[in-house]
Amino acid sequence: MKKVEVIGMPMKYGCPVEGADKAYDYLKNNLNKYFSIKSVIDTYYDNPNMYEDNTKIKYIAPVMNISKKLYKEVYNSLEIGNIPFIVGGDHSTCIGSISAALDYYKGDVTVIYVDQHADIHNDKTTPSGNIHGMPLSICIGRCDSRFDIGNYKLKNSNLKYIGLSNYEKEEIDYINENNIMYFNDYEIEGNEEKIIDEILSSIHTKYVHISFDLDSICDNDFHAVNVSVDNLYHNGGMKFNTAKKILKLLLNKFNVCSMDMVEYNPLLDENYECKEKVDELLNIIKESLE
Ligand SMILES: [Mn+2]
Repeated sequence: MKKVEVIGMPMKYGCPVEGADKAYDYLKNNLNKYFSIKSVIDTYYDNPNMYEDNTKIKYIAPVMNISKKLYKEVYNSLEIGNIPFIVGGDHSTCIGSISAALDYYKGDVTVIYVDQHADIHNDKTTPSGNIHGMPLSICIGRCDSRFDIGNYKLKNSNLKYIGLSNYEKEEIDYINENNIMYFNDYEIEGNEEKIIDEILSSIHTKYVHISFDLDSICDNDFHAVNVSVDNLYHNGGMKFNTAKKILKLLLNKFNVCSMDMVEYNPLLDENYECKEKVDELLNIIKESLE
């Protein structure tokens, strides 16, 4: 039986909101309860330059250099025969983990991306310049050479979204033009099994990486995330119970080789309500994968 091992990724350079880099520390005791800890990536960066080369994209060098450190750790964990579970950090975390899984398994990996956001802007279309809105494009290889990492790229046909609700036109156009499979947040409740089976029958790869953004859960049930989709206007996201069902099904029905959990912001978790919910999710991961 494979063993899940945690890699902490206190990453903050992909998103301007303070806090997600502290998630690993806040969750350390919970993580220790269920899993062994492999390592924590050193994300310290001496005096980083927000904008280099007149670019509008923020912190390219820190994000890419730290991602390469994570890449090595994830690759090593796969070599040993374990299941790396990466605890972010903002969602730029998955740049290193997905590219390591793709290289280790020579491209034979589907990414299931559970998120309200599409995170598929490229270096030309990003409105904010925050790299946590671009990681999938970096893994697909549709950004310029400053974002190069790994050899094997993610194929559009090997990307599946669960829980989408919030994206810009350039993103949904790319998704539609490339026939990327996605399920909106509002279609999931009550259809969990059907959706998972549909994804399962569409998969052509042997391995699956799950990238789980906690903002895929609605604000009412999980508010402590970097960028919540405003539920006053949108009422977006899955209920916590729906998200748990989805996670359980993914972990039980797919050949999961690696996984991230990202965007938890403990500074917004005043009563530790969300921390308790993360603990429930960790328990599901433990029970399903080991
Ligand atoms: Mn995300």
